[in-house]
Amino acid sequence: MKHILTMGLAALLVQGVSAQNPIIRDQFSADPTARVFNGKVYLFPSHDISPLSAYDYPRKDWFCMNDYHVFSSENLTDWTDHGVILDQKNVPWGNPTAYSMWAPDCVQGKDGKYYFYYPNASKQGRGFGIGVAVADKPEGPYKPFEKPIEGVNGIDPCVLQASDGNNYLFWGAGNCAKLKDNMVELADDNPKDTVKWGPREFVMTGVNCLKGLPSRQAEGPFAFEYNGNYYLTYPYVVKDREALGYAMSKNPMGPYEYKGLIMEERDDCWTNHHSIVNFKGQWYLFYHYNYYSPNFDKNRSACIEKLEFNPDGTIKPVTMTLRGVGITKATDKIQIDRYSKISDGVKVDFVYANDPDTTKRFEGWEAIFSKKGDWVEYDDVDFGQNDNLASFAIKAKFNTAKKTIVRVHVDSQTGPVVGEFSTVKFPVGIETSGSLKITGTKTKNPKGVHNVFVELVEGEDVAIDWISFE
Ligand code: FUB
Repeated sequence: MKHILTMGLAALLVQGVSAQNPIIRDQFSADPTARVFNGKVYLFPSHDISPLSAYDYPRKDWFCMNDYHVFSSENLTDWTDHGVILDQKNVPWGNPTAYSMWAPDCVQGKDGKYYFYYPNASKQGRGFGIGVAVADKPEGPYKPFEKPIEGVNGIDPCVLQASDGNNYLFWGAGNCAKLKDNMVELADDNPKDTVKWGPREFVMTGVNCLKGLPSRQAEGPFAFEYNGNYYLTYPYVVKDREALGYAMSKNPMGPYEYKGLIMEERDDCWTNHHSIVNFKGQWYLFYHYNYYSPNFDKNRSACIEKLEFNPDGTIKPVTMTLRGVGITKATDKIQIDRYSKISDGVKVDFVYANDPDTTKRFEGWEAIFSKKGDWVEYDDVDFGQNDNLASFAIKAKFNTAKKTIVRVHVDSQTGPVVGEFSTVKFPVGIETSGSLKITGTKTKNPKGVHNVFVELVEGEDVAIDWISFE
């Protein structure tokens, strides 16, 4: 195979986005595959857009995805968008109006180049193929190969780079075949397997590693190796929607033994799609949920949680949170609506909850404290090592004209007070600041990383967008 296009698709735009879940906050970002290259995490999600925004796409209630961005982060908190790396119009073999740029992956080959794997509908209109684009750097620019990988039909590629020196391509409902070292062709010594697709049976190159395991409507396989075990993790429908299950083996191509669920089905969002990565000694689960699109679950957003193993190598179940992972600087906007814990009276809603323009949801949420005593806990705030924090800022809407006191403690609900906003008379919907209060030694700020507790001490119906220390 050879490259036929040299594309300058890597966008010049480099843009910072925020922390917590969801991690990408200015666009949808589904099917998040995370990889560590050169000490940074690179995120290769697919890019949901609203089907209503694509004038030439007839399926107004379906996945609509026309390009891919890549993001990177050094701390899982600050993400840089490197822009579009591939557009459906630039895939030589793809249908340029299919809007089917589904879940991708990217790995580094033995030649040091980065190979980006992506599903797409073919020009012939006969299902999905899996294409490859290559780059010298993870952020691109990527050059797509002329043809999809021969012998592979389906979606959701994932490449396992095994310690036996081989690269194994997984795709679809748990199919797996060894790749040649050129990363774009299946190896000649792959086994053949018989696969059922509805009533049809056909012979495929490779094996179906989920044959015989719980795997109803399985897709999105993600395989990795840890401590002498191979893990095949995958979304499948247990009851009504996709949960994340997994199986283990001593061999990349199996047989795999089913071990249980990593994440249960959620209340909304029919799909889940994930990846698992070790970054600086900690394992993380990347997955998606439709936080910005509660009424249409095909507009999804990438999220992260920590992932832990049991001593026998099995994986501990993961619960999704709004807080996610990563440390938030005290001087950043601390979005307490992405809480670690809340009391019963606190509700979270979009800042522009009643605006008919749904793109305003990317402005985020606020935490609405309904009554005195309501509180929110937000974990892992870094106050630094200096004593130079002098004031406390809060962006809030006050929906009644009552005297209001908002107090911020560190470490526990009764721990040292580090900020207080207090007012008797105020306009509704202000953005304002109070003074920093330190208990104990008045001259010192808290140092290092602390959990923060925000409490409504006086007042009612206060919607807090964020707090910050300056
Ligand atoms: O994003 C489109 C499809 O939905 C993916 O390819 C599947 O894994 C599911 O997340």
